[in-house]
Amino acid sequence: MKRPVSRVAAIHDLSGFGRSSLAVVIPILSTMGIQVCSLPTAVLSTHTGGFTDYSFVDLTDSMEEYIESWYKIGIDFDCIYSGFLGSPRQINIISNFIDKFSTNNPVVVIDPVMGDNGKLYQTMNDEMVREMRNLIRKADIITPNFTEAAYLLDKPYNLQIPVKEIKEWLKKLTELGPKIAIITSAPSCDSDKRTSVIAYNREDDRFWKVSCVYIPAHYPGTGDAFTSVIVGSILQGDSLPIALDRGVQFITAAIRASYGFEYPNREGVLLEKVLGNLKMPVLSSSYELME
Ligand code: PXL
Repeated sequence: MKRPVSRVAAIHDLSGFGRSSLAVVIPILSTMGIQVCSLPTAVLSTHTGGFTDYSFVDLTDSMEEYIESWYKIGIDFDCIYSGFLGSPRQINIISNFIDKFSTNNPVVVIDPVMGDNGKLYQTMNDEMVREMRNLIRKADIITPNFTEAAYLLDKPYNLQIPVKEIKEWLKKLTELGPKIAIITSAPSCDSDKRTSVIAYNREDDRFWKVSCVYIPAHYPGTGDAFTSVIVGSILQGDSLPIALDRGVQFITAAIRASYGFEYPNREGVLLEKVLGNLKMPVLSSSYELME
């Protein structure tokens, strides 16, 4: 019998303060009518983007027992969605999890959370990058930001990159395994006032682009929010370009709702003010099919 609502296994950390990871994934997907089952990778007092004095509990040692208990109950998922990981060893655990829970053919979405603005996050290192290259082999969809795409492909981080080269990166990323690669925060070499999300679907050989006005403020957790909207949208039955549009529109609305207030950016976007947007139908879209 079909489930009344779709179900996602969400493999991310729980950061107590700062609006990232599970604190973003759960409200977004719940608002979109999707059940979130959390498989926490680590518990932190705050996320690591802009905070330095945080506590960090790595949950690697408890994950296998946790997964085994889900397996014994016999639950299955419509989607397996991973993000920030607490240790390189977790990659093998998640890879086994994907194999073990494959009977229902879940969509596997991997957000290779590793860094931003050309640098790795404080808890990441080269081993994590190597392991992440392995994990994405198992994905249907990956959503690296521009920095993470550069690390995955071992390319220099160059904001002047021509769009033709970004398209080559996307093709190379799908050659590593995933059917769909989506690069977020892709620079626009013809305008520093715009930023884009560019995606490639290997199965139909099409590239899609959604661009938006660049607002000069960086809020941690927006990558988690973007991929969560993509997951929700795909599970609701949207096409790839509509999912991209919904993701970009949501993040733009969240940044606009936040930017006019004076508070530290490291606290993240004011998600609470815009969650209701996710209930609204898509009235306009701006995606482009790229040549
Ligand atoms: O938003 C990505 C993210 C998730 N989890 C933790 C982080 C970050 C980015 O800084 O530090 C713990």
